[in-house]
Formats: sequence, C-alpha cells, structure tokens
Amino acid sequence: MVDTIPYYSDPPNYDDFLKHHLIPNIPAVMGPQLIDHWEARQTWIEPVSQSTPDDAHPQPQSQPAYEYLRQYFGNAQVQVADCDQRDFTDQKRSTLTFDAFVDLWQQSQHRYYLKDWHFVQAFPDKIMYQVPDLFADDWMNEYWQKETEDDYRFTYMGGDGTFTPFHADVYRSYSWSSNICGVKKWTLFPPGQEDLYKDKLGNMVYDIRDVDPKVFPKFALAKRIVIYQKDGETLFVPSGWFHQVENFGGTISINHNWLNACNIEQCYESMANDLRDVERSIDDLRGGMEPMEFVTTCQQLLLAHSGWNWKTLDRLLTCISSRLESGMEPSLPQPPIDWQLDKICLVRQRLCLEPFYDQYDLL
Ligand SMILES: O=C(O)CCC(=O)C(=O)O
Ligand SMILES: [Fe+2]
Repeated sequence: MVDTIPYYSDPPNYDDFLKHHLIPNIPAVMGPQLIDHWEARQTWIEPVSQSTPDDAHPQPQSQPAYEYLRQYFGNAQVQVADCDQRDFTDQKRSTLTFDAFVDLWQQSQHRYYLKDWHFVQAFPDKIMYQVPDLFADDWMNEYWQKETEDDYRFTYMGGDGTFTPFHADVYRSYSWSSNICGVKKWTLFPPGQEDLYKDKLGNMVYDIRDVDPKVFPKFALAKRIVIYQKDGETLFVPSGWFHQVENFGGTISINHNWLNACNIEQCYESMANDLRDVERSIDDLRGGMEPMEFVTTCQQLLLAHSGWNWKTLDRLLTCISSRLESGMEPSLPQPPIDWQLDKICLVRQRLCLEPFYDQYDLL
C-alpha cells in the first residue's frame, strides 16, 4: 500500500507514468511546470490581495481575477451547488448566470460551488488550456465528443470552505485535476476498503469530517492519504480511489474524467456491479416480464442512473478499436496498440456473456 504520493516537479515521461501510475493505479502530483503556460494560468488569476494566515494548510499564492472572468463569461448559465445543503448523496444544485454566481462567490458567508461546468463546450473558441500529453490517451472524451454532444471535461470554481462530498468517480474512470488558483485538500482512500464506508442499509458516508461512529462504526479504520494541492499543481486520481475535496481560498480547477486500456476492465466491473444493483432493486417484477423485457428495463434504468449502459460501452469499444486497427500512426503517447486491443478483447469477452448481448442494438 502506498502511504505518500509521489511528487514530480518536472513531469515524468509517459513510459514512467504508465509503469508507475496508470497500470498500478497509484496517484501522482505534478508541479506547476505542467500547466504554467495555460491561458487560464495567465489570465484567470491575480496575486492574493489578502490572506488569513493558518498554519494548518498551505496559503494560496493567487486568487481568481473575478472581474476579468465576469467580463468574458458573465452571461453563461452555470450549475451551482450549495455546500450547506445536502441533497441525498450530493449537494443541492441550482442554475444561475455566471455573473450571479460571482456575486455569491465574492461574499464569504455563502458556500456556493460552481461544479461540473462543461467549459470547453460552452466556449469552444476560447482555448484556455491544453490536455497534458500524459493524460491525452482518453477513450471517454474521444468517444463522447465523436458520438454525442456531451463530454467529461469540467471546470470548478468555489470559495473558502466549498467542498465535494466523499465519492469515487463515475464508472471508475480516472480523473486529473489542475489547480489554477487556491488550495485543495484531497483525502484519498485506496480501493478495497468499500465495506468500511457503508451503513447497515448500504448508504455511503457523505462528509468524512462528520461521520457518526454509531452509524458507520468501521469508517475510522479506513486508510487514507491527505494531500494539499497548491496553486498550479496537478493531481492524477486513479481508478476507484474514493476521495473528498475541500477548498481553501478562492479556488479554480480544471478536471477531466478519462479512461483507456489501463482501466477499462475496472470500468466494466463497476458497470456490472451497478447493473446487479439495478436487477436486485426490481427483482420482484422479474416474474411478470419476458426475459428480454427485464433486461431492457434494467438497461434503461442503468442509463437513467448514470448515462451509460451496455450499448454505450459496446459502442465506445467499437469506436476505439476501429481507430486502433486503422493502422494510423499514434500521434500521442499511449501503450502499445496490441496491448490496448487485447484489453478491449477481454472486456468484449465478458460483455458477450451478458444475456441478449447480440441484441443490444435493439435496446
Ligand atoms: O475539485 C473538486 O471539488 C472535486 C474534483 C473531483 O472529485 C475529481 O476530480 O475527481
Ligand atoms: Fe471525483
């Protein structure tokens, strides 16, 4: 088990990153050199005007350039989470203009957090950052951009005390998070301890700072690693590592969810687990349905629950394998083509065992 996270002031080369992080599924922090040239690092921030010294965590070196951001993005519609109001496993969300959000952001009594902003989609002509080569082998965004209107490329903006509750990322994707300004405290939990996070009814811990030991008696036993991600630093979050994130000072980050041959099997496993949960939840209806109807209903529920089902995964695999098989020279660093195709083949073999696999196109 790792107990510290490797820090690279100079970004590692791809082969080392593949060998020491992507394949063994180990986090890494990269110093500001990786992103200092980004437009967002040049224009979205300014030096901190005031700071409240606190020995408990590093101090932010920069803060959002609020007026600059307002000027360019003020009219955009954004989704904002109120960190003081829980809504089941998430925070209560509402839609505001970016301008209205900045008003709230600048008032420290509020803890509103602009989350999951599809910034690149909203402003395709404003090139504010480039995906670092280390993270460019990304099947998830490649497929989503080719076949749909959606993507998994996000911008986050929040003030002191805003936070993201305890979770693991969608379908055990990786994420990377680059901090434009502010300080983020990450508490990361290595995979394999999931039984410690649940109460008797299967509900998950929501906020790791407020866990009732009577309800979650084993949570305190969970091994965790805390890191403070400072201005300009980038964190690689591996597959299936639960985490909670707390912000200090005005914080802006850019985060992508991504997957590739190194974690596609974990993604499949996670979807299969979610599907088994869906099947259990409607098991009492099974007797009154044709087998195909039951499968279709479960697939629809899976899609509604998290935007993916077997057909989605099947199409993603087809999209990526046709690119890999086309013989085009790989332009970005990635694992050997045959190794990637073998991984796709393994996942397909498992998908083939699912009932009615040959009829997914009808779903
Ligand atoms: O920055 C945050 O508040 C949450 C980010 C996150 O959960 C992620 O990048 O996986
Ligand atoms: Fe996350």
